[in-house]
Amino acid sequence: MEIQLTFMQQPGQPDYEDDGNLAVQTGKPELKPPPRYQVVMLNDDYTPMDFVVEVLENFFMLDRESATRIMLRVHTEGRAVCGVYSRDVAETKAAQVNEYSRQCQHPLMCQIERETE
Ligand code: TYC
Repeated sequence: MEIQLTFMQQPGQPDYEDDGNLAVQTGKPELKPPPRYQVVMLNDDYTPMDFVVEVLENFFMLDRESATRIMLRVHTEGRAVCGVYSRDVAETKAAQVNEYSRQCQHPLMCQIERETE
């Protein structure tokens, strides 16, 4: 049996690997970053503003000022982005907010949206 060392060049050996007569084509590497997802909060007519601010502080790690600003944007514009995450994290946060709100008997809802590249 013959073992060929391709990682330590021998003197007088060609400086390429045998491709076995296959056509070898170099393609550009597929290294797109994974898509990001927005957690979007939706307005409704019933959830108390204080509750929305508390949710934004606790689930999205926002300070009182930022949480109040986002709550007011949802209230006046109908929706606002609370944060942008990987798909897993965005799905989990939206589900946690929706479940917590349901337990507290408020209709507050979040949904996730894939960011446009
Ligand atoms: N519109 C609600 C109210 O007037 C407040 C509210 C804000 C509800 C943001 C939901 O995502 C929301 N009490």
